[in-house]
Amino acid sequence: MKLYHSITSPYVRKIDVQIAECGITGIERVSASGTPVAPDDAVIARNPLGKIPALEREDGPTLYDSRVITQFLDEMSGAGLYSKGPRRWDTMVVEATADGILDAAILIVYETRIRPEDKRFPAWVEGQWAKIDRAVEVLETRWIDHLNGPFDMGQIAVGCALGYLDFRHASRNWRKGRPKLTAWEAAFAKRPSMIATVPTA
Ligand SMILES: N[C@@H](CCC(=O)N[C@@H](CS)C(=O)NCC(=O)O)C(=O)O
Repeated sequence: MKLYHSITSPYVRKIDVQIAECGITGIERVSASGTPVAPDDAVIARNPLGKIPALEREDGPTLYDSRVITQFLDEMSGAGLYSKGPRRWDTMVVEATADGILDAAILIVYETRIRPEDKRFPAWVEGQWAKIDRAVEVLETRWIDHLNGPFDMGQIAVGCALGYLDFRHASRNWRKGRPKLTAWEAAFAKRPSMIATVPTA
């Protein structure tokens, strides 16, 4: 299988961490990039949305959207990162919360990097940050016990989302007023899978 990949993509990082944690083999990485205004042709040929990660398979259609890929790899490896019973839905909502943080964080990056300066809309950027702020607050107040519980895909997604906030939005300081999440992230970031996948500019 071929994983269309970039070291700076936090969605790709989730897959990289999962691969490392679960000892998954047989996936070749293909370097890819692209933005909505400058898409990557190789990615578009496999994912009409032009987004990575995309996982090309020999025996079926290319998989895309990181959550489809993580569930596929979880089933393939039998790792059980989505739990069984009611905790499964908690895992999935924690993962969706983390991915929502990423969706907003990336839109802010695109707005400030790609959109011409005279067309930028600060209130829209602040609206995206408000989504992130609320989601991080809910991780601190509602989901901290889950994060401190059995290792799962929700935790991987949150670790990658907070890592991306540090990478692209450090000046916003998500840690302020979030001592529990700060402590959780500091411990989680020490996992070898996280250290091996830290994004670099
Ligand atoms: N929902 C998608 C989001 C993936 C995504 O937005 N990837 C970014 C890179 S970090 C991308 O490929 N952007 C290109 C574009 O939006 O055209 C997922 O979970 O895989």
